[in-house]
Amino acid sequence: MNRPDAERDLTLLRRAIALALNSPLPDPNPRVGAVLVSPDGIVVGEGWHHGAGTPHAEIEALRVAGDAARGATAYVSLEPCNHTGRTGPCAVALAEAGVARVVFAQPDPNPTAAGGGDTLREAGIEVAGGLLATEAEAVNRIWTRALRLGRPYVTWKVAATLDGRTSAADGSSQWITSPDARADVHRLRALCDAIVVGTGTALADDPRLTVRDSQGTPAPRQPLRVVLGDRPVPAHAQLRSSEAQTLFLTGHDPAAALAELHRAGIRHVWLEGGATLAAAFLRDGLVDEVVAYLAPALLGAGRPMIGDLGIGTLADALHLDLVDVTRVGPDVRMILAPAGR
Ligand code: AOF
Ligand code: ZN
Repeated sequence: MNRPDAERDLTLLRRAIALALNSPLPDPNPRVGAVLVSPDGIVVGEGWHHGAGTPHAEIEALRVAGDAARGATAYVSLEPCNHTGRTGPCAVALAEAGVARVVFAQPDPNPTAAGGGDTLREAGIEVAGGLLATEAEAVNRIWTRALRLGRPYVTWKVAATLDGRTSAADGSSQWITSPDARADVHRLRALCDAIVVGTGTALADDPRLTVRDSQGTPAPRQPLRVVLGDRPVPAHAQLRSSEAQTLFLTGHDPAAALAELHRAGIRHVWLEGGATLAAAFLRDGLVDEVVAYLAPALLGAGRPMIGDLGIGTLADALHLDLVDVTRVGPDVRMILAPAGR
């Protein structure tokens, strides 16, 4: 019989969490790994999720195990799903394969998919959940935050001079930060699902908002470009190029726009500007992380990096916790999070 052994459980669950790291990032779905172990302690199947629309990790491991899944213990980094989405419920697949015991790490924060643990128990399967949950969550940090918030996780990126200017008095704004900082932006942009700008920025800067390498070659996967606002964006705007998809959302406030993006499977939004749009997100408490590049230069005049936050006195200042400070070429990158989150 499968006699539970606490140490062995942790070792195999750690293996499932390690397998989850093979899953693609970014993706609307979480990264998940699964290991099936026979009653005599032999690994009979392993698998991980290969991205939205493909079989879940448990199904991959069951396929490898075949008949050997009967009586086995399944170790999964996330609670087996309970729903039919792009694929069927893994809780049912595990039960039908004759798995005797399921050990999972993170309980599923996705309300539409949660409940697999209970379904398995009802099928008479022994279930242990929540072991190494913190380790498993770290593999899907942003996805987990987004599902808990019920909206995409929002990173506001800004590049400014030491005095917080994003353009000079004459409007010139290319380039405030160094090529190293810009390469760093492309690396981080590539990890998000959508890049959001306001129509003001779209008109003023005519940005491409694509992910490119140092030679300027676009990456094979491009985040969705999202333009928020009511001002018309001309047909020749670079944002309308075919190199990436673009969604125009008119008449949406930040929360409504995020709700629409969440429904579309967007879990991580990279908010690029401008100052007015960023202020609207901040005022509404919809910024989860700030990535600020500061160039060692002063302008003394020019566009400020953030618009009016409705703050009239120092006591009301919006405080941020400093998460990381890194020198990037001649510039400084600060990662911050609104205090108390
Ligand atoms: C995954 N991979 O290995 C597991 C997931 O749209 P679907 O049908 O692919 O369902 C996605 C949800 O299923 C996901 O949000 C998560 O809650 C659950 N489990 N998802 O993509 C997996 N086990
Ligand atoms: Zn599943």
